[in-house]
Amino acid sequence: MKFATKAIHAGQEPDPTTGAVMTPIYQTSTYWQKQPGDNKGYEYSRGTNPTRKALEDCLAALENAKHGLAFSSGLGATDSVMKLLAPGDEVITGDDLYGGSYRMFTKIFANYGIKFHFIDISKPENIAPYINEKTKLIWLETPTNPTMKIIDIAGVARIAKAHQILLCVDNTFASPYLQNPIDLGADLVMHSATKYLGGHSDVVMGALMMNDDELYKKLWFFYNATGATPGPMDSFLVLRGIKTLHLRMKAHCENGRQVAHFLKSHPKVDKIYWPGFEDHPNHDIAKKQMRDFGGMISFTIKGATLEDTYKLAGSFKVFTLAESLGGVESLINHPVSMTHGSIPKELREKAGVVDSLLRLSVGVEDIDDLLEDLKQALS
Ligand code: P1T
Repeated sequence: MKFATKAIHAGQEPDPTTGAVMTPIYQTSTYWQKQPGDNKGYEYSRGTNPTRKALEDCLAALENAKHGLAFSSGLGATDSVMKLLAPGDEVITGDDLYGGSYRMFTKIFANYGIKFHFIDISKPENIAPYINEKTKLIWLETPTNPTMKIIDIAGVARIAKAHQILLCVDNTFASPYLQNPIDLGADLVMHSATKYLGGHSDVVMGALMMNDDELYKKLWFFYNATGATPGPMDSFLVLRGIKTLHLRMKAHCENGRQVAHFLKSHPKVDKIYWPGFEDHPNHDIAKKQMRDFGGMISFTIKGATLEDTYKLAGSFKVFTLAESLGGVESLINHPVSMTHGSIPKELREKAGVVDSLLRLSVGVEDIDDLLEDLKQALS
């Protein structure tokens, strides 16, 4: 099946009891058992729920994976991956990643004896010096949040395989419409489904997709044993959101392209981060592993102080100043004070996350209104 068909149908059949075409919201915490253990495959909704199962099968299909698991947030999904590790294990990850992931790694799992190396993995040759017998996981985002570095997934997967290291790719910024990490050799794909998958900024959710049966069993065990699983209403919302993922992504990419080119030629804009530009340092990899370049764009303002940047961020009329991304509405975010506030200044500035950096999640409104808004805010 092609992507658009999977987005609309995968995991979903007319409901066997009523024929309902849309997957019902099975708003139940528990299930009848004729005798203990004699049930229809559902016992308790922390572990299994039919609405969630339909979503998980759809998510797996979108990532060309055998298994999918939905979590109550992106960080809930990340937390379960980290629980695959044991004290003494080491993780290699990027120097530019979502602030909440960094916070979890350094403030929680580092206390359990896990060592994290934050390096520039956009150059895969940087990885080898950090590999030793304790290295168990490579965790990467691509495009990275917020400076849109592109990591060569196939290149990193080759290194990971050669050393039997698990590779997990946070595919939130690309969405499965633009990129499928498992096809490129990753073992696990993670999503903040809060973003493009949900698509309407009305639900918080995470997901993991994988092929390996053992890995699936372990992660299902964690999710049932620790309980970061989403309820049926949220599962329904994401399942519904996914039905238009391909349509929304096309519009995000087209609007993103126009906004990126507008900003590039604007005299007040200094650096601009969008993988679609030929002079983006990883453009060739982006062209190879992504189907288009997405609607996420970051940029800095020439000579702007923190105060100037705050003022600018607050002067938009269509773009809403808010955390998150990937919804139909356009958002503007100031990473230093919002999404990446937990990353130490020295580390974030090295990765380009400076005071004057702003991040746009370009929505699917009329492009004329988006460009007009940028023009007036930057005037
Ligand atoms: O918010 P949650 O669903 O828990 O997902 C966390 C997460 C994981 N990975 C990436 C790449 C993310 O961007 C996020 C969440 N990010 C934001 C809220 C943000 O505005 O960047």
